[in-house]
Amino acid sequence: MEPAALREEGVREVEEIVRRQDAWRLTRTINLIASENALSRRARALLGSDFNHRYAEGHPGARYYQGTEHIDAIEAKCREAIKEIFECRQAEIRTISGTNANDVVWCALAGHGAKVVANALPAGGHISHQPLGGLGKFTTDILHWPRLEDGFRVDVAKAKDLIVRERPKVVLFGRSLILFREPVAELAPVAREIGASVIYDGAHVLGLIGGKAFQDPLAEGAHVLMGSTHKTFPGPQRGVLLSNLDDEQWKKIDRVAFPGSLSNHHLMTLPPLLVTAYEFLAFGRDYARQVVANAKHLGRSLHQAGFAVAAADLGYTETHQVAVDVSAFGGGAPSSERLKNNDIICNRNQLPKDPPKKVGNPSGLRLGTQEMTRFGMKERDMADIARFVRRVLKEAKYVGDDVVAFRRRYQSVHYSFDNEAASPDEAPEPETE
Ligand code: DSN
Repeated sequence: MEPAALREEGVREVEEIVRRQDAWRLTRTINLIASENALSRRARALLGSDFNHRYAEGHPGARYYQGTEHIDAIEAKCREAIKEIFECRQAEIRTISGTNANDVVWCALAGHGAKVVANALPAGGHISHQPLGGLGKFTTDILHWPRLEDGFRVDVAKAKDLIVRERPKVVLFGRSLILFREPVAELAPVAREIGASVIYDGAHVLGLIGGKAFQDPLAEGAHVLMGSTHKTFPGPQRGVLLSNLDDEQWKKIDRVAFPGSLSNHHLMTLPPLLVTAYEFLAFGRDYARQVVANAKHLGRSLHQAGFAVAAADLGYTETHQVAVDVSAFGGGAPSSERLKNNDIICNRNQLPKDPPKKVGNPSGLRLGTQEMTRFGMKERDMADIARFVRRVLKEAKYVGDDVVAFRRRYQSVHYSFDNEAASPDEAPEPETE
């Protein structure tokens, strides 16, 4: 075979792998990974646009390149739509991921050697809040919030003492395993009193915050709320920073974002973000309410099926997540693998009782309901999912075919305008300019 033909075969292989991924993860699986979601068809259709090829550094109307008129229009509208959803004064929408947004905050508001209070890994803290993650590039002086006995919630009385005693520069809320609200309203006044910045990493719960189904960190006293746009907020993979700081105070964040941390900002994902923001303005509250209702029902159904669901005495969850202790089934690693072999996708996760270094095979599974909610599932479907999990983990049955048949009923993205337009195959010829 000629070398060029060999390479073309490689291209066909790439296309086939992507086709298999779409067919499997998008249409056949029960996806319970708590940090993922699915774009609507209309948002996804815009991902392959010419914006993928272009640069647009700076702000709309103040770029360093010519030819940016169309992205300027999209970016300006997107910023306004995001501000409308979160009812805030400032929005930095150029960051390309949640961790990128976090880095901007570490640099702008913490700085080198700052003392920070954050959540520990076994309490659900994100890797970027740890000495070995992004924050560790700036400081290793990271204290952990004291916890209540359940391990998931901050002990407010002890936390107040900690802030007064240690006088941190930054207090940081938010986690990757987040079942309950963070005590922002209780602790922000204490932190502000000593001049600390109050930061909330809402990567996971951004869609619940925007949908008014969870706490509102900015209204409760946080200076900055960061988030990923692709977890409970069901958009493309990007990051945002939101705030009510005045324009003068916000300048620091703006300058660290660009040129401090970004050059271009992956323009092809902005039109899908704007479409998702419009979907969210229309349907976000119903969606967020259903996500939380589904998570509570999934927790209850798993508990009734005999699983050691975390925080059962606290109502399991106030978010999209449910945590299950699967030590009895060999731990999180083999349990998540067995579920995956049955087309139920989730991830292993540390639980508060785990030692910090137990990451390979921690005790828990973390399950999220946001993506399946977006595909139209309701409480009764959560009971079916709990039954599938029981048959796999407790009865060692193969249920993959049943899972695929079940999932076949949920193929379109709800809480979107997908039904309002022709499918791409039927779309009219593009207009010429
Ligand atoms: N690692 C992601 C999560 O699953 O929580 C967040 O970055």
